[in-house]
Amino acid sequence: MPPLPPTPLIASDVHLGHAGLVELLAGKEIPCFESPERATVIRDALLATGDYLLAAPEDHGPDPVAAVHELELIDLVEGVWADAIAAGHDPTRPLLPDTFLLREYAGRMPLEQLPARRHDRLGAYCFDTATPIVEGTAAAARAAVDIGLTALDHVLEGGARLAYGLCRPPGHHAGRNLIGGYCFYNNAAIVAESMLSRGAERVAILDIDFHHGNGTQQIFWDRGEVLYVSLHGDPRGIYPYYSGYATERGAGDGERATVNLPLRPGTDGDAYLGALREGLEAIAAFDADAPLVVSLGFDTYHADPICNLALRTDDYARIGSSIGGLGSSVVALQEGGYAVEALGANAVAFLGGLRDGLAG
Ligand code: Q9C
Ligand code: ZN
Repeated sequence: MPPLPPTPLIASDVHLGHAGLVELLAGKEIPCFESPERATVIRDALLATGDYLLAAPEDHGPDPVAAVHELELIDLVEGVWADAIAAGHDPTRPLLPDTFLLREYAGRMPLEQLPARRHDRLGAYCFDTATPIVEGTAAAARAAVDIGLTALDHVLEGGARLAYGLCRPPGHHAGRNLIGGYCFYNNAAIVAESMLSRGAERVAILDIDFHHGNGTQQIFWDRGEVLYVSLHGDPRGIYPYYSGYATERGAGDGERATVNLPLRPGTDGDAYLGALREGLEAIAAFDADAPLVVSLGFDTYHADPICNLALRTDDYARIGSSIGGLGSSVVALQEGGYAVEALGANAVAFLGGLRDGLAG
């Protein structure tokens, strides 16, 4: 087979406005792992290979976001910063929720009202303290969605077998009505839903970020037309803690369309590839009629600051090449990965392996 033509790399600088943040980790304010440099180093490393063609995202409007997220959540993301500033919030400080609306808060009481000012109800739509909001957050989140949808266009209409969307902020922790885990809009879910609206009947999402994609799982939990397969750190000790167990398999029409493959601490490349094979078998059996969506995280890397697995840069080439071996075209969307010094090499290895797998 001839070598693949350059792979579209969809990126934008709008994400740079989503920065200057702190997150709360176990009661301590720490600089955000999820930094703008992450995207910059990945972009520069990919472009330096000569195998990628940089393209800007196109505006796909609000409808694809509204097909996945509830309007109140979109309204919150879009307007919470302005409400907070109008109420006197210090514009140099990020917004974090302080009062979470948990199921047990209500008990058997009806909760009929939410406060009018969006920052006062932020805790009704956010599940953690790791997801600070600043002035540029909403624009960055929308740009990340457009990056994903433009990557999809390159595959569906541009004839590419692989397109890579350098999404930032990431998306897979965002649920229908919930932000969290550095995520606001669920880029991968929006791309999958867009495939369905464009005529696909079965779409598969493979999530290889280190964390369980609770948001993606929640969105498609009872829907049989989207298969969600995730490899991730064992939730018994790893964020997001409350989901990602192998016993979670979907419900109703979506029964067996969720496949969770938790990994033990210290999992190395060989063991990872074994679990991946299981995930790829489920994807092959599902027989999607649309490109495979890959939620791509490099936080499985041995030196990642929030990871307990043991993957090396070479392993990403093997992982990419196994995924390419499926024979499906791929829309790969960036999720996590926080070992900034290794992100470029890991992205080059993974996407290079994927290109080889698709070509061979
Ligand atoms: N002790 C993504 O990778 N905090 N999100 C973890 C670890 C939040 C990860 C705390 C991690 C969110 C897209
Ligand atoms: Zn992650």
